[in-house]
Amino acid sequence: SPIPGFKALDVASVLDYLEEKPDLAQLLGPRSSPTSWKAREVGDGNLNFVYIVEGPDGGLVVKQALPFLRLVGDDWPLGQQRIGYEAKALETENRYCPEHTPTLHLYDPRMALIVMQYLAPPHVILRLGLTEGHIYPQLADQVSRFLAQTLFHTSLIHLNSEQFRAQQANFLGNIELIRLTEQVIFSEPYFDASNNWHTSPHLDDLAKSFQTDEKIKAAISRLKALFMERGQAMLQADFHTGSLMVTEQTMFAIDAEFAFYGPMAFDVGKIIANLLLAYFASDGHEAAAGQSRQKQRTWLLQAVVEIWEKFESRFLDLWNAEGHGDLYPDSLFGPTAPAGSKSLKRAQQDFMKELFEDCLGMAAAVMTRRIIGIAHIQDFKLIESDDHRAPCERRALELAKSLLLGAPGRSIQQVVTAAESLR
Ligand code: ADP
Ligand code: SR1
Ligand code: MG
Ligand code: MG
Ligand code: MG
Repeated sequence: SPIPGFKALDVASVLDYLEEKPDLAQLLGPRSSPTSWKAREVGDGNLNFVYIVEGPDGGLVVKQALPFLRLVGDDWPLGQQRIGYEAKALETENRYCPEHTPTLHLYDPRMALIVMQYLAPPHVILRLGLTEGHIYPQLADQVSRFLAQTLFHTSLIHLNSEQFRAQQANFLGNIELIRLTEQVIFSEPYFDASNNWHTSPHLDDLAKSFQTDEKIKAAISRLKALFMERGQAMLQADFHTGSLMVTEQTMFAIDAEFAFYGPMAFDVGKIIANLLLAYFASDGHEAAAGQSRQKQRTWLLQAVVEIWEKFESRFLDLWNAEGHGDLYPDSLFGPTAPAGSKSLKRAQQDFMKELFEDCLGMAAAVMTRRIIGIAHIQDFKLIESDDHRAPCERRALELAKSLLLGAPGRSIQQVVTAAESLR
């Protein structure tokens, strides 16, 4: 049931709501006539309602959580506290990576809403830009910076045990969204769940193989355990191409409502998966657009490689400069400890090897859920013809299957080579 005193906003009442907040009203400028402020609802995600409000001096975004999942409606109730976790995550992300995080102006728990910086055009949701064939030359650099900054600084490599537990405790209650991910990413695609759907009959055989192969069930169970048991760092936790707003020069991560302390591999793997999905979808768009998308495909695979490589080197740089937390403590790994720098290097190599393998597993799980689970993506949905879409989806699923089964997993270059060889 809704929070007491809660009111669902609409394009009229959102204006009155903001008028009562002088600091925010000032950012919009004077409301001197009934039409000087304008609002529109632009939510295109699966969960919430998002209003862009513009006045003579500027714009604001109001995001409100209603007590249900937007994609399904009243039949899928969902706690409104999720917006509070988004507010907490935005604060943390703004602390460690302000250049890629929208400013949070207000969190109103009673109204289950946040007010944040408006990312005006030419900012566009990355997924949309990709379906239109665009290239974003800075993206890999920006994404790897956001991931390294947020994941490193919220981990025990940087924080001491007390600081870490206090931070982690802030997100322990985000149970409904954590469970939603457990359900729709790590369980449903692997059995005959009523929420699942896929392009049929084209993918019937392959979809079935995900539900009957014992090695796949073992692999997804290991990844689910990692997701559920490893509170390693604060994750954005829904880090896909629909959660990034970009221009050619800028990148902002929005939509952090799923945030919790989980395995770093989930954030890194999710964005890699989504760029690979865009890669496989591009053939379908090319057929409809009648124009080659080869340049974009080449860039997408380069971006996948660059995200991993730059994430790894940035994270290790941070570790060497600021790694004074309670994991890998200076007493064991500091420069004056016995064999200190040699031991640290070895520990870092082991850490990155494990993280890389887990990222590929998470990437596989994320690719799979978008093709045979409940929540499909525009990348494929916009390919109207089943006959054009199905081969793209099949290639992505084949790659996901091979990654879930542990191959080809030795280097990021091998992964993109495998993706290319499926075309
Ligand atoms: P949901 O949780 O429902 O997925 P999102 O936070 O992803 O909601 O927001 C839905 C849409 O609203 C985004 O895809 C984007 O188009 C728009 N949006 C969200 N935040 C902003 C912002 N700060 N500036 C501009 N547009 C935004
Ligand atoms: C019902 S699943 C909805 C999905 O949308 C969100 O953006 C998350 O990815 C979630 O899994
Ligand atoms: Mg979203
Ligand atoms: Mg900022
Ligand atoms: Mg969301």
